[in-house]
Amino acid sequence: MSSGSSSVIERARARIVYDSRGSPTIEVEVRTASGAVGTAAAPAGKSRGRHEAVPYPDGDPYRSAQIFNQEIALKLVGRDALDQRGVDAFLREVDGTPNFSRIGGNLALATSVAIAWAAARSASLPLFAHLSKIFNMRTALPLPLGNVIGGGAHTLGQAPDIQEFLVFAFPEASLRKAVEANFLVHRRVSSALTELFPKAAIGRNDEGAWAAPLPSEQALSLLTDIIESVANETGVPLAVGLDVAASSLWDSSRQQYVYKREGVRRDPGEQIDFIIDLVSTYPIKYVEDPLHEDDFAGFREITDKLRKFDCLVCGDDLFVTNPERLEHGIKEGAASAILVKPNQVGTLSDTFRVAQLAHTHGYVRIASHRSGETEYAYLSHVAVAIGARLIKTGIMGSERVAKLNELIRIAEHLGIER
Ligand code: 2PG
Ligand code: MG
Repeated sequence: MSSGSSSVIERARARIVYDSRGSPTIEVEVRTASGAVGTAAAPAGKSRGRHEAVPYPDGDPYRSAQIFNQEIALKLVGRDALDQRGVDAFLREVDGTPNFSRIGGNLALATSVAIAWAAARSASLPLFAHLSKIFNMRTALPLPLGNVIGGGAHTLGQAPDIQEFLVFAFPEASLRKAVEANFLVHRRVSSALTELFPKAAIGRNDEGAWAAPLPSEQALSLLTDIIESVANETGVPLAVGLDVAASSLWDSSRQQYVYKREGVRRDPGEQIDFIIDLVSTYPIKYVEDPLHEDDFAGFREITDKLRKFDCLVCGDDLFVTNPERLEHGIKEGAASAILVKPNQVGTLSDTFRVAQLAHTHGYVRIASHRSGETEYAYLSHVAVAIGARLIKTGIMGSERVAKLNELIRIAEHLGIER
């Protein structure tokens, strides 16, 4: 595995930096004998799945930093950064729990990525090429899945109950045209909202999507008109996506989905009918978490029913990037796509294990940011290395655009940008 001693770790440390919400997050820095440095910070979710890795022990990033500097750093010294699987297994062993509740999944991820970066730099490879080599997956250049109207847990006030109204280009588009078309849709939505609400202040939410007092269906019809006109003007075929984030709507005691802002309740059967009705009315080709995180049977039903619309059904809180949960989903026939969020599971090795499993069973991979992000763009490299079809990165704000800019550089490196 080793290519001599230049990739051996000489020094490692953790510190606290801040994410796009101004919340403290963990950053890990690793240096190898060749002088190559890898650094990575972890993002933070707000609408988190119940089965995700625990981000920090007792919710405290400072505690994770302390654990790293006191217990982990010295034990990493002397290990080969090229041995990603070995290092990731070591992190699991030091943690000793099934969900990183002792050291924190975010610490595990920042360490795992910092080591991969250091190894890639020691080998003079871009990160995606290093990852695709060690985890043996075929690369692909994903197109952006951008959140243009936001509601749910990411948005304050009278915004829609559905968390994300997204836009994305069909695969025949080039990356640059797809990125520019998404930006144009975002701009046009702002003009439409200013016209609709001339007296209201229209703001942007955590991911740069527009926040406005719109019921879900009105948001969808507005977006449909805009993507049609942008597609005509630019020649980029576009579709709408939804992240219902249904676990945030689910009231388990009443067994109902509660659309608080719209004043509606739906039982599971009505929820399925509602989503099918939306998909048959609007050009929706992607639906994420239409049902709550433990309803595998419901996911199977909705996946079967949406097949004829050629609409992807994606599991985020359902799978939480966890190989065991995906295996269960495969057996049940639940969903046709998986959202891959590395900090939901904790290490790159686990992230690639789940991506490989998804690939083997024909599930589309969609790489995803978190609503609290950092300026790091390693997600773009992970997306390419897992052969993702789409990358969900929000839409505006430099922490979101950084991922798209990195993809443009990767495309140039791959020589596939048109
Ligand atoms: C989601 C994500 C990202 P969060 O639900 O898909 O948009 O949100 O990071 O808050 O879990
Ligand atoms: Mg989601």
